[in-house]
Amino acid sequence: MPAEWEPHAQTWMVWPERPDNWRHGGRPAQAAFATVARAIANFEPVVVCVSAEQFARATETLCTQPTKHPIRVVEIATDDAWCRDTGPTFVVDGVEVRGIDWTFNAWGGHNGGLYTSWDRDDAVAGKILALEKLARYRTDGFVMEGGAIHVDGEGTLLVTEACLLNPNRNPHLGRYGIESTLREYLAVEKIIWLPRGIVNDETDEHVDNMCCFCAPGEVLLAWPDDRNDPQYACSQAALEVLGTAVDAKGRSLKVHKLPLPAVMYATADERATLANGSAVARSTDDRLAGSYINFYLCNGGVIVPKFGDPNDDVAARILAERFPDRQVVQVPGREILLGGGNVHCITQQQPRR
Ligand code: KQY
Repeated sequence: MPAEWEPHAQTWMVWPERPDNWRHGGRPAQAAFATVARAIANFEPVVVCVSAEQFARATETLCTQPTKHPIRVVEIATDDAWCRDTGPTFVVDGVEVRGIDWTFNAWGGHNGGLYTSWDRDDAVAGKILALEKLARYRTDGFVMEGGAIHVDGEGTLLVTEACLLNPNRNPHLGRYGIESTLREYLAVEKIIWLPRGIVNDETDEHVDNMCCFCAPGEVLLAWPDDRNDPQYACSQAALEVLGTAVDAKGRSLKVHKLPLPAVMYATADERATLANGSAVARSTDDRLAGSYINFYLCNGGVIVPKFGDPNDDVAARILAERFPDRQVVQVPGREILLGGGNVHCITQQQPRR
């Protein structure tokens, strides 16, 4: 699996419409996703998977404003809109691009999953690979999501124990079984296990909201300003692991702290127009798992969520320092966060051959 900073052929996304996860029938989320798609399309082509019902609206919203690269809309049925997790994880062998089609169970299946059913979402990766005429590795019986893994492209993988060892993913496998499956599919040699991710992250604490590589041997780690916040112990525990870890090439890791936004909650108004459905019930007491680590690298760009927080610009400045050859573009992140993720969760890079 190449690192995200390697050249992309295009980015895949899914159009949000699920009314029990996205308020007002998904309209505000569609505007937010369209802003992300357009921001990326100024750096590389984008393909958006859309249901038959939403095809005309998505095309009208996505394809009428000029962008440097095209935004294409393709009809693929989905259950929700998290292409990081339902799209393929693309891998390369120097000649060919192929895709891993992880078994998807909506972040926990019948033991804490976020909606039923998830059959259409589980079929997304296979359909994308068929459209692209790329070979597919289906992991029947092995549950994984793209947001649960981050690689440096040089043999090292970052994951969290909270997610991968959760019995709602692969209870038949222990840490060793999970490691050997990931080694085989991703061709990694070294797996670094962080204990926790972001507090109340409904994916069971995906690593892509907590920590990522920014260069070989260097990581960015979500860091709270407040020592009394429960997140502090999670970030501190990750720092301790990263401080003693060695990557696949034998390098010690340089850790760059990326501040978190202040803790956010959904307002009653934001929850009021959610439809009743099979999606997990949401309340205003739920702490939102906002994090700037959920940024996305595209060809020449860094697309990072902003929340109207003083740390928005601090995070953007740190990212500009870490990626000096790329343009940092801030996009509104709150609406996507209300649905449970952010920019990285809704995008999937397809590497250039
Ligand atoms: O973090 C992700 N990769 C996806 C978030 C999914 C949230 C579902 N409501």
